[in-house]
Amino acid sequence: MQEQLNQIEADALASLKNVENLADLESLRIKYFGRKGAFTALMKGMGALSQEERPIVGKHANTVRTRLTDAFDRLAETLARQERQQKLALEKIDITLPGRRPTIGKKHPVTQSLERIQVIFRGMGFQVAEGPEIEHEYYNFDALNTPQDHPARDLHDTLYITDSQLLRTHTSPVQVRVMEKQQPPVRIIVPGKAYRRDYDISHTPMFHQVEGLLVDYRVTFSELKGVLHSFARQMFGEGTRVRFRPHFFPFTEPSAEVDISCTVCGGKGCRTCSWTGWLEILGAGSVDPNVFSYVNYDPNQVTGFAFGMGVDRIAMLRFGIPDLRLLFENDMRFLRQF
Ligand code: 2NL
Repeated sequence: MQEQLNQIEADALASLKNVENLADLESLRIKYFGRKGAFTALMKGMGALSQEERPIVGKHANTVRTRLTDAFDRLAETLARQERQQKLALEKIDITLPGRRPTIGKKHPVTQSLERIQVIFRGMGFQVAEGPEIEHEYYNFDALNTPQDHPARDLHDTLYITDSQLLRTHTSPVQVRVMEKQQPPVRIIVPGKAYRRDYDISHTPMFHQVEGLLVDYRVTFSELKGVLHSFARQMFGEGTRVRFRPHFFPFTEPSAEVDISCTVCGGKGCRTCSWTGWLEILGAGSVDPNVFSYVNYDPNQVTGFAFGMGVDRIAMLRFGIPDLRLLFENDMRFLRQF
């Protein structure tokens, strides 16, 4: 039995030399000291020894157990230290590496144009008003003097939600709502989204508009011209020329379409202005007295002017964008350019 003990000790110490990690070491510990281990099995045979032999073998066994346990523990400590160092080496961070630059977002070209337009009109004393995109046909058409049989009311042009509720086709209903609540003077611009059933290179079903309204006692068409002239020069440059062409809108009388000298060729004629030298950017006019009646203003006392412009079109001109639909496809390769 003493020899068997020596053999176990020699085998175990030899095996320890080949252990490379803590998991292997644990397997080895079980091989000798586990419930079915070699050392444990040998100890079970102690009962068969004689009275004289038992203390001697017992003492020897204890010595072997202590020596082996110490050897196991020392190796365990060494392996644990090695494994920790390997882990630290793997997790090492080079804090001298340059950081990753965060990408900075930019405002959408339509937002940039909307903000610029607002700054200009605020500078001329206009206040910004906003209102609902789902409207009653009363505010979108009736109160704006639009006849029952006007083509704009057609299902083919307007997006209806119910018989009488619709997606506003312009931001004018907001101006009607403001006039209902507030007595003159009124001096507002209304930026926002509007909707029409249209889709091609110059029309999208949702588009952005800014409308303006100024109502007071003794306001004339010449003030409209002055305000729009000032706007055009601030928006498109000092040299910009402006011209008014007679037109018709149900809500203004007289009405005009407003052109600016071409921002690309300066008026000589080019592809952008279809060789006319002019670009149409606005509709405008003196508020029709019927509109004042709808909001209980006295048409004999007050006068005013109103105008409307498509912001998406203005953004296209400012940035030289050829197709309106590009503005709403949200292709990052396109948007990053502005
Ligand atoms: C255009 C034309 C226009 C108006 C909008 C308006 C509003 C009220 C009363 C009278 Cl409450 N008029 N708005 C007037 C003339 C033209 O817009 O071409 N927009 C893109």
